[in-house]
Amino acid sequence: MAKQETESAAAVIDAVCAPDWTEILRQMILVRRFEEATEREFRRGKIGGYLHVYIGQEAVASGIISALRKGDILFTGYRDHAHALMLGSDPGRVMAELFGKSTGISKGKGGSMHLFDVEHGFYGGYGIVGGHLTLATGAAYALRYQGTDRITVCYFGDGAMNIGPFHEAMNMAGLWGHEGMAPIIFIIENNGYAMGTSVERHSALTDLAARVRAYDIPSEKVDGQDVFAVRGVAERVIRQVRENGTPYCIEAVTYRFSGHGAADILQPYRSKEEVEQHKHRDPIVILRNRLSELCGLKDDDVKRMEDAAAEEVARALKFAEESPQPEADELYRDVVAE
Ligand SMILES: Cc1ncc(C[n+]2csc(CCOP(=O)(O)OP(=O)(O)O)c2C)c(N)n1
Ligand SMILES: [Mg+2]
Repeated sequence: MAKQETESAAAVIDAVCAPDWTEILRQMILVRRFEEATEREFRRGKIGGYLHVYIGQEAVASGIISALRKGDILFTGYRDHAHALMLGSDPGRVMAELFGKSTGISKGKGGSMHLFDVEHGFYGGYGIVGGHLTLATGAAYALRYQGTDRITVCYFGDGAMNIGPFHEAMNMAGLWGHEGMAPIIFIIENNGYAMGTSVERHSALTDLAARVRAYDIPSEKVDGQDVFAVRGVAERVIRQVRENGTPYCIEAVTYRFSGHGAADILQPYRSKEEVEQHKHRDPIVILRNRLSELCGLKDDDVKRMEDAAAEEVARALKFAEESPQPEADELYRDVVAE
């Protein structure tokens, strides 16, 4: 092979291996093991209320979040554990929140759907489907109004696109974008279902990325199982939104491997075969294989990450278990703004 060709192949590999992919893999493994533990703890009665896990969708969070800067802020719905952990929230405090303990990230009063950690740029965690879209759009405006170049990222599901606030938020973001006052990236986590209703049954137009263009917001689709693809789009789009203050929408096509929530046991709306087929495109396996092929990742390296994740989850569980319940008078604190 000509020397030039060898050098350009090496350059491609360097470019592919340049971001800290092992750190991204480590995080994705931690989040997966953390959420598997939460499913077990829910069944043991340790976690009350609702529990929606992100298993299968991890690349959609990590591909974007790993490309953000400190100071950027993020909003999402109730399927929020991965986003909090990847932004840097302490696993022990997140687990304590799910256990309803006073050491929890929302003092044990929010639970799984209402994680909140402003220090790490995490502005929640919302149980009202689509309700946070208007908050995120206003926050993006505020960041520009204050003269910063910080941006907002707003995640939501395919189902959230059928609710009124979605249209209100898109219209305002489109309008404010004309003046460079809407530095926001909307991420549609299109996992194919809103609870038990498939996209084909809930959306008149199934090309979800196309819908936002009606509000003058440019958009594109990405393979949400491939963190390389998500990260690639993220880097370009983040740069553009930060620079211009204009909104952008990314539809990440993904799939949830677990039920809608912990109570969705029978899943009559989809077949076991369909789920098994999608598991062949596990985002963690895709990333691991790519790193072994191109960047020299060894089985031993993965084993070390798995062991470290198991230890971290065990520590988080112990912390949650041993933490105290909130005091009774906490019931009325942080409820109404003073
Ligand atoms: C305003 C409102 N309506 C209905 C619900 C009940 N609900 C909870 S989750 C959900 C489906 C949302 O699906 P999607 O946006 O695709 O998110 P996913 O669960 O797939 O991540 C619905 C209808 C709710 N929480 N809020
Ligand atoms: Mg969905």
